[in-house]
Amino acid sequence: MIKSRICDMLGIKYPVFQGGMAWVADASLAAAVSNAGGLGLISSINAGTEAVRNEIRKCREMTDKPFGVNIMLQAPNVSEIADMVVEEGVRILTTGAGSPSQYMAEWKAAGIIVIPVVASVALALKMQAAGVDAVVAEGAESGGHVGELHTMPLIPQVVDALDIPVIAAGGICDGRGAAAAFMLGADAIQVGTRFLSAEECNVHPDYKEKILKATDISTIVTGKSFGHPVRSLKTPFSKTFAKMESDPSVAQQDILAFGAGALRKAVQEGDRNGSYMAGECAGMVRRIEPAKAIVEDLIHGAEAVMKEVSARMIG
Ligand code: TUI
Repeated sequence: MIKSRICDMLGIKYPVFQGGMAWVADASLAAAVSNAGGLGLISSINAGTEAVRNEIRKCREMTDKPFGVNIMLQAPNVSEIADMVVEEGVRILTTGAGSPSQYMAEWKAAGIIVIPVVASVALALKMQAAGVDAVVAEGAESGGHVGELHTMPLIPQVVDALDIPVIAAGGICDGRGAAAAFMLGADAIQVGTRFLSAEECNVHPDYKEKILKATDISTIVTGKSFGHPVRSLKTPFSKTFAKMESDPSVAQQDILAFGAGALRKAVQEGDRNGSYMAGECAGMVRRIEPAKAIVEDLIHGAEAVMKEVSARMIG
């Protein structure tokens, strides 16, 4: 059975985090993943701070297992969210798209386990010095907001630099990817894209269908020109966005206006003008199934592949 120090730290059965996907990761998905023995996460990007509070309360009704909240640090309501999670007694936080340093004192005083997402060794070291409990090191294979480095070189460099546990994210979709992450020194994995296909995931059916139809070359990164690179499925929307970005006659504010609200539209309405954020492994997602089946496939698949490789390759 696969377990690690992160399981003891968080009180979870399997070292599997569900990505805190904006607009997607609600109480339904988080509770299903936590009930399956992983760590479910609720996204702070929803219809405002009170909507997130409501998801936290719903999740408590749906599971007695540990779950957490992911705080997107570039959101306009981030300081309100930072206080609200303390009020609600949330025990575990992950953060994304920035440095959570300014909230650390408040969260640590409340006894919260804080696990920021980092995309470089420099930020990982800064976070360890600030007293975080672990880091998620996320490679640019991921969906949504991405850094520069990819998972294969990022994870071992972060693992070598830190003493605290490292959770690997970016491009992990099945037991093979999970095993690879453990080989690189990760104590756990975080998976986003694969959970888009979970039965308990409330994205619009067209979003799920687009994920199931994706191939290896179905994603594109846009937004680099103004410092907010985002990976999403290639659609008429993302291709138009990329064209606007590469045309010097188009003003940045027009590009931003074109993109505003596009993720919500995709998630809730399956709108053809939506932004379908997804990682490079979308092409490996084959079916809609319960979150429990996904968690178990990741863990049992990793176990099987580690045994198979050592039997096949170690003399
Ligand atoms: O945060 C994410 N992924 C996200 S957030 C998001 S919300 C959104 N985005 C665009 C439009 C609408 C909604 C979608 N996807 N992942 C965690 C992550 N954090 N990946 C990379 C980073 C990161 C990158 C640079 C963290 C810190 C960093 O540097 C911070 C600094 O200040 O040095």
